[in-house]
Order: sequence, then C-alpha cells, then structure tokens
Amino acid sequence: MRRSGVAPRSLAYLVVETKHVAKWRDFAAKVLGMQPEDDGRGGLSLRMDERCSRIFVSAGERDAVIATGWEMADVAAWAELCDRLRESGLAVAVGSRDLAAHRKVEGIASVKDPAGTCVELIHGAACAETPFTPGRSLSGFRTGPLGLGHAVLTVSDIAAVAPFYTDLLGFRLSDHARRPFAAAFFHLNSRHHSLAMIETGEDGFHHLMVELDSLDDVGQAYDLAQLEEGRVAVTLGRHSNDFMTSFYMRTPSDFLIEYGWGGRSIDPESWQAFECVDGPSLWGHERSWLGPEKRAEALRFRLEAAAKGLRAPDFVRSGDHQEE
Ligand code: MBD
Ligand code: FE
Repeated sequence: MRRSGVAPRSLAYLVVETKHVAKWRDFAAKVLGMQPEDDGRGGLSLRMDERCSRIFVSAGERDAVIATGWEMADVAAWAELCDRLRESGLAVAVGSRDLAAHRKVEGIASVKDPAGTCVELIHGAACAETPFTPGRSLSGFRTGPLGLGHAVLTVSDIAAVAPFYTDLLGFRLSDHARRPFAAAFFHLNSRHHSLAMIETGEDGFHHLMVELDSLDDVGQAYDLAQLEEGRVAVTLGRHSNDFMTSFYMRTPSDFLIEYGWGGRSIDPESWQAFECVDGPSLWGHERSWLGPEKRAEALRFRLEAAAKGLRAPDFVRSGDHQEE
C-alpha cells in the first residue's frame, strides 16, 4: 500500500546540547571515528560522510538531545509537509536564516512531537568541500540514501506518539514488540528502521544508531570503549529484527550511541509489519539500562532463540570452507 503524500527520505542529523564539548570532541574522534569541527559558536559539527555535519553538538546548560533532523527530497516536498502539519493544527515554525546557516541547510522548519521532542524538517543539506577524514582509522559510515542511522525515543505511551510520525509525517511501521519491553520500529527507506520508540514510562531520547561499513570497525571500537570504565552500556549482540550486530556506548550527554554493522535492507513497497515475538536480540546485548527482571526475561528470550536456531542470513555459506 502506498502512503499518500510526502514523507521525509531519511534521518539527516541529530542536535545535542551539552556542558561537555571537550569530552564530546575526544569521544567523537577517538572512539566513534567521526570528524569534529568547530561550529564557530563554541560547539561542534561532527562529520561522518560528505555532509558538513551529521551531529550538531551545541554548547549549553543541559545535556540532552534537543532535536532530530529529517530530510525532505526538495523544497516542494518540504512545503507540502509543512502545510499538512499546519492543516492538522500543529504549530510549525519556519527556521530563521541563522538557524538554517547553523544546520547548513537551505530550508528548515520545526514542530514538536506529542512527547515534546523537537522535530526539524529540512531540505538542501550542504556537503563539505573537503573529503571526510575519520578521527581514527576506519572503513566508513553507511549513510547515503539510508540516512544517518536510526533515532530511538523513550516514551510513556507509544500509542500517544506514534500516530504523529505515521499519519502526519508518513513513517511506516516495520514491526513492533511487547516483551521484554514494548517497542515499535518505523522506516522511511530500505533501512529497517530510521525511528523507533521504547515504552519506558518516560519521554526522552534513548539512542542514536550509526552503522559502519565493516564489522571490524565495530570490533575495534568495542576494544577502545572497554578501556574506559562505564563506557559500554549494552554489550555486543545481534538484533533479531534488523539483524544489526552492535554494542551501545554512553555519550557525554546521558543518551546512548549504538555502533553497528550488517543491518538488513528491506523493500519498503512490499514490507508487511508484524509482531516480533522472539525478543530484541538473537544473542548478546546485555542491557545495563533495563531493570533486573526485564534483563532476566531478555536473557530467557535469547536462550530460546539460540535453542530454536534463530540466526540472521550470513555471508559465509555452508560449503565455503571445503577444499577443492
Ligand atoms: C534495535 O536497533 C534496537 O535498538 C532495539 C532496542 C531493538 C531492536 C533493534
Ligand atoms: Fe537501535
């Protein structure tokens, strides 16, 4: 079924406010392998690809994600979506030239989702004049038409927030789960999810996922992260729905970054949403953010998945090891 009207193409960027700009610079370059550049206002632009910035780190008094940025195909699609939001009674603020200049886009508008999270809609994101230079040796981030990665919100009630993203913005449901925690996953392109919500009882921001071109990039970051006390928030594991092999790190700003590889590509035209009953992970992903009872339940799901032989499609096929 085709969605009527326009929707964003992908996740363009994340905006973070922080008291810890210096810590962010270090963490971004040395562990994440991003390219930090001064934004001229005491903050940073973090590059991950040809774009001028994928994460805006603004100097401020809070430590929080203050906006997600979503990319429209062109100015016409952008204007159409802004009109649709206004017609449904929402306050859509067209951003100033100053804001557009900071975000390095041609046009920007912002609107609040029902949980109060600021959603920025943009068109015409600028590319840098210089090639991307990673902060440590790595193969690269998987972005392009798939966008920056995925953003995961914590919400008190998924049913209260999801219709804003699906009915108004045009996100489509990929799948949902009830246990060990309620979660819903939404796509815009062939990335399995560009947005997800976890029902924790609190409205906030849970994690940003960035995907690497090589599994070794992830493993090498895992070594680096483990050198620091408390950096790793979720151990290495593999998700059962998008097949991402990943681990999660604490950032200097109290939300997590999932660092992954091997996410599946879906066909958005033919995809059918379903309920995921096998738990969130095929193996690993011991979650420090979950309470002890939910962690025990998550472990039972993983052991069942293992006993059933659930696994993601792999690149090394049976027989590859046989000698000629
Ligand atoms: C994900 O990327 C994720 O972060 C969670 C919690 C579950 C499935 C896929
Ligand atoms: Fe994730």
